[in-house]
Amino acid sequence: VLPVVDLSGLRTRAPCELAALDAACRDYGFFQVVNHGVGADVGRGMLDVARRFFFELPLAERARYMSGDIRAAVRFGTSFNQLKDGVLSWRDFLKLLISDSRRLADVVPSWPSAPVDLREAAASYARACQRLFRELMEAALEALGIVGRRRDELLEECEGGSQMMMVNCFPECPEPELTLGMPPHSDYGLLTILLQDEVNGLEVMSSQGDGEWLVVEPQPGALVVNVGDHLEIFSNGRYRSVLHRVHVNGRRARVSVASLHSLAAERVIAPAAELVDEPDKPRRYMDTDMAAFLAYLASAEGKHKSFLHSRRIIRRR
Ligand code: AKG
Repeated sequence: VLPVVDLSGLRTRAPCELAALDAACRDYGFFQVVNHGVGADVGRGMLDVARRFFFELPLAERARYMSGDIRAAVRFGTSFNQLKDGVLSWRDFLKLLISDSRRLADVVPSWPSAPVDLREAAASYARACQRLFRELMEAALEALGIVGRRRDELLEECEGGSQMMMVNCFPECPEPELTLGMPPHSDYGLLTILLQDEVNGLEVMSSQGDGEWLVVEPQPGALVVNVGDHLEIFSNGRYRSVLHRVHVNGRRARVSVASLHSLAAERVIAPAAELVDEPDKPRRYMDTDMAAFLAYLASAEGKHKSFLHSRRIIRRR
């Protein structure tokens, strides 16, 4: 279902590949990326430690990382927010936050020490995602017409930006029709890179506006990438941050790793000046920052996509 973008074509700036990336971000908000440069062993290593973390460690060991603080650098939990959610999702997660991606090595020692190879495998995967994010952003900025010094400055900011790796485990569920692994949501960052095992579960809201959910079948070797709220805002609505959700099943557990990338947390995100031209191309979003997003998270459980909606500028005639 999802368009496929070939990173090797993007690297050489093949016009058709740049056009494919632009169309995928505009029309779907989601795509699969192949020849992405994330080694198969690095992806496998990440999924393998994740599985052992969730299924082989005693709960007491995992519970050491439980925290109600959504800003915590390391957090193990159940559902979106085990202290506040009214509806519990069928999901356990390990959240690894890297607030300055240049300083990955500084945070790794705070990550779980068991399984013994978790830190090394997760750090290798985090680094590979940083490289891929940078390459995809460079191409996306070019597709948006942001070039030269402005592009270089933004890429520099991406390199010192924030990365949040959400390691998800969706155990098999005795009554899958009664719940979801994750309710419909959009992601807050610029781009999310998703690594998943061979069990399907991801569903993406169709762009036809018919309320249909499209099942994303995992493709061996491909990663799924989606546009986040920050890129929708930055692109002044040219690119779309799309609702997605995860369904669970009664037969097999599923493991996935969503790596959310954005600029530094304190950075204000606004529509790019290049993409606003009043009155023909009016500014469509208010500025936003991480504090506004966290305030929203703390206040508005259960309201889907309201954060992005809350940043839209509604013009009345
Ligand atoms: C997330 O972690 O935000 C996701 O949407 C995960 C999606 C998936 O597991 O397919």
